[in-house]
Amino acid sequence: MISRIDLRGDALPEGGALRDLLPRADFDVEAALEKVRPICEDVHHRGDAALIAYAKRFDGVALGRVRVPAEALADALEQLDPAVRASLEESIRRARIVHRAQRRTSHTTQVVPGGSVTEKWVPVDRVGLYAPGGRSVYPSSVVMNAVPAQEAGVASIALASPPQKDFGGLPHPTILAACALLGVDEVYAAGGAQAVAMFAYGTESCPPANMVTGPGNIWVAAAKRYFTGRIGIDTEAGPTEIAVLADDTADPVHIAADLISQAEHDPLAAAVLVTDSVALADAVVKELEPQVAATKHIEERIAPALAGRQSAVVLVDGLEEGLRVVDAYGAEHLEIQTADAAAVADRVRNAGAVFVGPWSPVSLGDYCAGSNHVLPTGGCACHSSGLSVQSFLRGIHIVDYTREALAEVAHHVVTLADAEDLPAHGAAVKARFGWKVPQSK
Ligand code: HSO
Ligand code: ZN
Repeated sequence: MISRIDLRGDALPEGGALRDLLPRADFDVEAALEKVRPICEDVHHRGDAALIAYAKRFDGVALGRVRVPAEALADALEQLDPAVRASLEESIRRARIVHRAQRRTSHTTQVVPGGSVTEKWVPVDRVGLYAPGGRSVYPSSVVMNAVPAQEAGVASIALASPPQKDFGGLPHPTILAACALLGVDEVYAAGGAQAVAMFAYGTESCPPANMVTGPGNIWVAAAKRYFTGRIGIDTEAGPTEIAVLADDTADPVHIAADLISQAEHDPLAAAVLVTDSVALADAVVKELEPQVAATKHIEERIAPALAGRQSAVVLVDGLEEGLRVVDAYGAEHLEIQTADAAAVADRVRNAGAVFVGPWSPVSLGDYCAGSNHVLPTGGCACHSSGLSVQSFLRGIHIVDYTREALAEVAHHVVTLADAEDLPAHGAAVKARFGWKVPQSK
């Protein structure tokens, strides 16, 4: 069911060629962009009326108003299963511990006597969070988006989630309850690209936001791409992926369970095992069968995800090669299931998050490790990080020089300005010293 890629024997190809041996599923955001553009522009021009029309067309809901009333949030929290509430509270508590520790303090560097640069960290003013509906109703993702924004000090946080036919046109009650637990009280019943456009442009009922974050389907990813450069976004979320680097000390039962756990998200999800042990590879493949058969979302997600070209068992000559393979792949989630796992994990350069040893499964990180589960997919871990407090902050440089400190460096500014054929740049300095370049000491 899962394909096997044998990289033993020959030397591994370098970088890009190595990555090409482990293809991702087809997730054509560019094609989706064509469909998304008119939707976004419609929201721009018609505002709430467009959102109401799309709720009818895409969600089958006759929406009275887009903003979710406060009572609906309170009701959802009241009706939330107490066990789910306790688990969400623990998830929030742990996420807060980790994200609070990510807060940045402003810092002044004295470059020269009389000349300083302060880096001042300022939160984004207003953020729109997106929580998917439909197949993926993930209150945990509300936690993972809201907590870093809150800990960063974002003053205005709103959330959008698709209206649900089965719940009177409101977003899913568990999403609403999670919002209530987190103190996010500005919630909109809007989904897909139109929700991103609502935040980007603003409508009658929703003021525009500076930034939109949160997972979503291909339409949400395409809308984020459409607005890139105009508002801030987190990375475009593609299908979930797990890679496991394992040796013969690993437990095949755990590895099979972990591969299946992420295959459960999406038929396009990727599950990749990289190992130098043929015995382990065989044992994992054997173990997958009964475990898949025993789980819930077999036909629609797990079986196609494991059978897809994006999933594989990859055989390598040793852990050194294994590390090269997982680094080239740049997985969203990477488990290290080897002897001395911490030392191996320490050598990983490209991964959204790394899970060390037998007691740190990805699903722990999905819910209750304290780490964030909004992570770069599709190889973006090679250049980007997951969502964090930093994602919601801007570091503003504040430059403060005295006359003497400027005089001391003025001739360098003038020389560089002349070298770039920008004499007016130099003149802006000379103007302060009687149009002359001050003599440096
Ligand atoms: N593994 C997903 C997040 C998630 N898992 C939500 C369960 N619920 C992407 O990191
Ligand atoms: Zn997950």
